Amino acid sequence: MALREVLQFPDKRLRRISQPVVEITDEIRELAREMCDVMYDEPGIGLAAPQVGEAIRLVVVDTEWTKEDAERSPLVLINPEITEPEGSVVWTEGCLSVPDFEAEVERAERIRLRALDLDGAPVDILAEGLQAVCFQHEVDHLDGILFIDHISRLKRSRYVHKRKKQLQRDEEEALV
Ligand code: K1U
Ligand code: ZN
Repeated sequence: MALREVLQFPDKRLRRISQPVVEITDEIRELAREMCDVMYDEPGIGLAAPQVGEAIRLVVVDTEWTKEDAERSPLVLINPEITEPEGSVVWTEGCLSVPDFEAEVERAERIRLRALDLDGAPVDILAEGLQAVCFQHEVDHLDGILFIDHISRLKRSRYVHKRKKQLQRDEEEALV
């Protein structure tokens, strides 16, 4: 089956507040599978359901798989919640929905993430480093927040300008 498309900035669907998952159905399990396929194909280390057009509180994360000899071992996190933020760290982030851009973002260095897995069992992770950063980035997506919302207004407006020009060029080329 064809892979789901990742929505790209400035698609308005990336700005919706996602709804909690009320029941873990086969449809949710299938969506999680498809999101993992997209994450590994892009490639990425995380993906949130709104990035594939589904406004529900579901994310997948695998921050280890790109390391040498690492196995694929995705975390599927339903209704994730972040608490107990501690410290701060500056990380250079990218986003599969924000093409051709990376920027430094300040995040909590350590967090606690609680969620449900696909069997409905509680997940409770004390995260730090890249995993903590990635959890914060993905949970932001569920609230319609993109990493560019965390950078300076100047850097963001430069990116928005560049992106708009690129989209205009793409449109013009499509007409030729
Ligand atoms: O949510 C997303 O758009 C996925 C995003 C997650 C993320 C990256 C960096 C910091 C925080 C969160 C990505 O995966 S961007 C691609 C990426 O980081 C990567 C891709 C291949 C190898 C290693 C990293
Ligand atoms: Zn992202």
